[in-house]
This record gives sequence, C-alpha cells and structure tokens, in this order.
Amino acid sequence: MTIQTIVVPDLGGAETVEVIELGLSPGDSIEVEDSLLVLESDKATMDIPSPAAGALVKYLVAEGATVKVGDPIAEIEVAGEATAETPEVEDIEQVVHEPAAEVIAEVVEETEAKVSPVEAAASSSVEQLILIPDIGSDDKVELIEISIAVGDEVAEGDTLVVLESDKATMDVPSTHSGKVLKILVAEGAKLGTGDAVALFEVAGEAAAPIDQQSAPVAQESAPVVAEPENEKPVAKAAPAAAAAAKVTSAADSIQSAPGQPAQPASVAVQPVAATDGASLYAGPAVRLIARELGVSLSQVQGTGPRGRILKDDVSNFVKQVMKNKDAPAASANGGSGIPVVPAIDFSQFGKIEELSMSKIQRLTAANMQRNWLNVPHVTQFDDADITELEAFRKGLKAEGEKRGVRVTPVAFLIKAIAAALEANPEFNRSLAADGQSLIQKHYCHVGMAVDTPRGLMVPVIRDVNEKGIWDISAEISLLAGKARDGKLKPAEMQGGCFTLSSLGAIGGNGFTPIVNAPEVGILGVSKSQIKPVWDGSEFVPRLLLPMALSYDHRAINGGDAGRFMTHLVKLLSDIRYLAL
Ligand code: CAO
Repeated sequence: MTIQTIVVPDLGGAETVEVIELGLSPGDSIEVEDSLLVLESDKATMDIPSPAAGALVKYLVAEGATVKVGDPIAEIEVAGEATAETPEVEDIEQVVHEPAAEVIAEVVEETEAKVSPVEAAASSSVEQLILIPDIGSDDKVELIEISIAVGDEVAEGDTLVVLESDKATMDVPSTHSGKVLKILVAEGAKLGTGDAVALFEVAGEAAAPIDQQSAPVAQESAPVVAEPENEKPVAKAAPAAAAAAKVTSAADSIQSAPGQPAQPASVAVQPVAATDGASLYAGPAVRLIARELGVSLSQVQGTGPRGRILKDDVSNFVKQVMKNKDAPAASANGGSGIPVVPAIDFSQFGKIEELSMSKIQRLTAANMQRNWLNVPHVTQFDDADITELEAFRKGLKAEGEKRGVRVTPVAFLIKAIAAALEANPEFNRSLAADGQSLIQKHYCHVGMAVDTPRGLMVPVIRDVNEKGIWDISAEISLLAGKARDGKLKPAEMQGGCFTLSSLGAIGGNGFTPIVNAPEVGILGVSKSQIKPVWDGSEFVPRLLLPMALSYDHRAINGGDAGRFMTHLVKLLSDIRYLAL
C-alpha cells in the first residue's frame, strides 16, 4: 500500500480556484476516475477525478479554500507503488491545454478551412450547416438540451445545444452567427464531433453555400431530411464526417464555452448555467444522478456555495418526495401528496396536435408550480389615481423623443416600488432556505415580467433606488428588447428583490400574480381606466390604475402588505412624494 498525494491539475487558464465540495470521508473507497472533490473558478466547476483505485486517507484542504495548480489537495491509499500516472503537476503540464479562446479559434479556423470553398458566396445570405466542433473525444455523447429554436437569431459563441457524457456536461457554442432555419437533432440523440446540428442562414461573405459546404459531410452521413419548421425535430441527422478539425495539442480537452478554459478530459466541466433567472447550478455527477433518478433539478434547492446543487440535495429531495408520497394531501410540500391529474386521450373527443414546450415554458411551469405549492399566497387589491402622473408622463414625450427614450407608466411603477421597498423593508426580504430566519436585503433590484414569443422572462433592473425615470425607462426598453430577442444573459435575470408584472398594455381589470420565490412580493398591474370618483361633493372623472399585490404570508403580515400598498398608491397618486 502506498500513500499518493493528489495535486491540483492544470486548470486550463484559471490561476486559482475555490474548493467547493469535498464529497468523500476518510476511508471511503474510490475507483479510478471517481470524483474526489469539486473545484470552481469564476467560469466553471470541475470534478477532480482520482487517478487510481484505493481509499481516501484525508483531504489536505477545506471547503472554501483557494488553491492553485500543483497544490496538494488529498491523499489516497493505493495498492502497490505510486505510479507515473499519479497526476503530479509536471505530468499534468505535459497535457497542458490551450485556453478556450485559442482552442475554439483553431477549431473554427480549421473547420472553416475544410468546409469553405475558395470562392466564398457572393450573395448577401446563404445557408450554412452548423456542425459540432471538436469535443475532444471520438465517442458519441447524449444531447440533453437544445438551446435554440427555429427563427432564432444566434450569435457566434451562443450555446447551440448541451451534451452530456458520464463525465461532463458541455455547452456547445455556435461557430457562426445567423438565423436558425432548421434544427436537425432531437434531445436524446447521440452526437459527436462533426455531426450536423442545425441549418442557419448566415451573411454571405463569411459562409459558403450549403451544397458546397456540406459536400464532404454528405459523403459519410445520411442525407439531412428536410422537415416542416413547425414540426417537432427528430434525430434524423446521422453522424456527419468529422469536418471539424482536431485540435491536436488539446486532444484530451473538453471544449467549454467561449472564454471558458478548456479542461483536461478527466476534469469534468460544468459551466455555471442559468436558465430562467433561477439558475440550475450543478456539476456533471449531480446532473447524472438526477437524470438517473428522474429528478428535475429545477425542483431541487441547492445548499452548496452560491446555491450549487449537491448530491445530498438530490437525495434529500427524493427522500422528501418518498416521505410525502403516502402523506395526506394537506401536508403537500413541493407538489407531492397531491392527487395526480389523470392522463386523458383527447383524440377521442376530436382532432388534436401535440405541441412541444420551449425550455423557458417548461422551466416557467416548474417554477410556477413550485411557488404556488410552497408559498401561502394572499393578494391585496387597490386602485391608484394616476391622473396627474399620466399628464406629467405625456408632457415628457417631446423630451423623450429628443433623448430617444420612451417613458411608459411602467417606469414610474418600478420607481415607486423601489421607494415602497425602502419604506417597507419587510418586502425586501427572503426566507432563509431552512425557514428559520429572514434575509434582509440592503440593495434594491426590481424584476419585470416580459411577455416573449418563447415564454415569460423576468429581467432585473438593478439599484432602482439610485436611478431616475429616464434611466429606468431606457433599461426597460433595453431589457424587454433583449428578452424578446432571446439575448438576456443569466446575470440579467438574477438578484431580483420584488417583481412587477404589468398587463396594462394588454388589458383586464385585475389578476392575482404568483410570487416569484424566494422574493416575497409581486405587484400585478392592469389597464388604467377613467372612472367616476366621489371627491366629497361630486363625481369627477379620474384615471385609476388597478393593482394587485400578492405576498408570501410566511414573511409578510396583512398589516405590512396594507402599509406597502397604501404607500404605493400615495406615491403613484402624487409623484412629488417620489422626490422626497
Ligand atoms: N394602463 C394603460 N396603458 C398602459 C399601462 C396601463 N397600466 N401600462 C402601459 N400602458 C401603455 C403604455 O403607456 C404604452 O402606450 P403609449 O405608447 O401610448 O404610452 C402601451 O401601453 C404599450 O406599452 P409597452 O407594453 O410597449 O411598454 P410597457 O413599458 O408598458 O411594458 C413590459 C413593458 C415589458 C412590461 C410589457 O411589454 C410586457 O411584456 N408586459 C407583459 C407582462 C406579463 O406577461 N405579465 C404576466 C406575467 S404572468 O404573471
């Protein structure tokens, strides 16, 4: 028996990383490639695998520690002598991997060299087959997520699909900018380097026509069968030739998203992925377990650093579900114990068609159900008299045109919400995950529900308390535009303290919004209407804005909500108070 010291391997460019998960206990046996611990840079998390079978003697670092390449991190006891395979720093450095940007640039360059004819197309736009670039392995891996839809405008570097092997989850970036004409793969398909993913329309200068580009691909691949755009894509695209060139010096690397470090094959990379404002943040091993158990990670509360989902979180979730399975419906938590809506064959009643839900729609559905089941909602209603506010807003039109900023009532609502949050800090709190304390926030970020063709998105306007109406208006346009174009970055959907959902431009007298947990309050605003209001001596026409405030009754009392709403009504009815 020999004691072997494990050191931090090449980090593909990252100088230092944090130890975020020590998954084993001293004495635990390990197999080759089993995850010893998890490191995290600002871009990726990495499972560090064991180079040999044996048992963990001890960790040499603690969770939260910052380490760099070559630092000793663990000791394992292995049978026989420590071998040359031990990942000493020198050995690992022999397979040093190029930074992702270089790797990707080389892949793209070589791919283009292979697929582009000498004469680039002269037309203004051409069709371009988009292939999987080198993924550092000849193996086929499973496609677990399609991140684009027909009609999307995709920028070079945007995520096309997510692939998952038993070691890593990989975001596959697009090698071209363009519009998605067709998706050639389906979730569950096995894909590898060079396989066709989609057909893009791209600017003509940079790309070659599809018939020329795909020629070498077609020789070794089944024909890409055209299908109607509105049909669910199926895994028809057979493996294409390995058109994407190998990056020889990074042959073992797993390519990550642009700007992220390439990692050794034995280091599993999971980019910090966020999907709906609530990020699904988990390493590949956790994702694998979740998939094996059929657990949707969007339902699991992460207890690791920065909300990372750990193996224990998944197993605790499963335990909780099993515990609640036989409990009476009244004890339902997170959806279990609730009688299931029966599956019905609707075709027996008439013609039907099955429409697949977008990723955003599925995540929204899961979040809504989670929030509806977990949060005891109360909704309070009131009308704000915005007669003067609207007169003032309309008076800003000419200046707005000069500044190129459109001011809608939503900007005043967001500003008023920030002032009401400052005056009523109960609404700027979240319940701690264990339900035993409240987190008071001393920042003021307000989320805004945006209706998009792909589903509901909630970008967040930051530090609203420090901004004026012009800046807020400009941000509303910018973020709502990005949301509609599918261009929001995960960080732009995170950190909200409170959400505004305005259906004012659409219509309706009122609705009861669902709290966007872990926030504790949400304001739903409907269409303003002129109504007769008694002023003490006569009815006068006033413009009234119907508002509904839903809140989490675990964190907020009715009195708090009454005060918040009354304050909001006062601010909107006389916006001079906003200046105080
Ligand atoms: N009453 C009457 N008119 C209103 C209004 C209200 N409460 N709110 C906005 N309007 C008017 C605006 O003033 C604008 O008219 P003018 O150009 O004449 O001034 C018009 O409606 C269109 O506004 P808009 O929708 O372009 O911009 P906005 O700032 O009002 O809204 C946004 C931005 C992103 C909130 C909105 O576009 C949106 O997506 N709303 C839907 C939110 C949603 O889906 N909520 C449900 C979520 S599920 O709980």
